[in-house]
Amino acid sequence: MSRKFFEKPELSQSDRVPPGQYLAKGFPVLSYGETPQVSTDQWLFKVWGLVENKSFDWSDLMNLPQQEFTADFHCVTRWSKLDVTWRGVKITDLFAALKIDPKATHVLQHCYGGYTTNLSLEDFARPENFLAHTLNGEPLPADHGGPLRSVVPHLYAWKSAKWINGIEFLDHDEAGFWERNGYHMRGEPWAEQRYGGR
Ligand SMILES: Nc1nc2c(c(=O)[nH]1)N[C@H]1C(S)=C(S)[C@@H](COP(=O)(O)O)O[C@H]1N2
Ligand SMILES: [Mo]
Repeated sequence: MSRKFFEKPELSQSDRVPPGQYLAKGFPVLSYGETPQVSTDQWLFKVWGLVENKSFDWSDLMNLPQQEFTADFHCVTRWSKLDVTWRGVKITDLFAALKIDPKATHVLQHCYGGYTTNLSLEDFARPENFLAHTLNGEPLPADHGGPLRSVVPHLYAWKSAKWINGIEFLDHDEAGFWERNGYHMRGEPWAEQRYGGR
């Protein structure tokens, strides 16, 4: 990739940039396939599997506690972006509105367009994870995952599902789209868990 899109991290930021990553200028878009166009009034979000099945429409989502988040973003293709500002719902606040079966150990996030990505419940239920509908004070643009995406800052960004429309609760780990295609099952950037392995 061209030099002008990347820069070496400032010293003060370098301890926040995982090994093998460079800071991106701007906020690149990385999507596999077409960008789904979903309006908030058509939008529907479901939970199923080892959970009491439930659907949320946009107003149900807005009725959950809302807050601001600042998070770093690390793509496995080696660009990182620090301090992205979002607004949305904490995963743990969503979970408080669900009845999750204690046998559940993993989730598979599902998206409009068919993308999926898996996580252990432990990785997904961390307090810094959230569902975002707002980026830099504006409605989340479709190419960045609007109307709603997940953000899981401690793992590579392929675990942050754009256009998310469901969470399947499972009693085992099940590979999502990139994981079936050779990406690591967990994807922890500080350990450079890029490809292969769990
Ligand atoms: N539904 C869906 N979510 C996705 C992707 C995708 O192709 N489809 N790409 C992933 C990858 S590899 C990255 S790096 C981030 C990119 O998010 P951005 O386009 O907002 O930068 O979204 C992740 N979530
Ligand atoms: Mo990525």
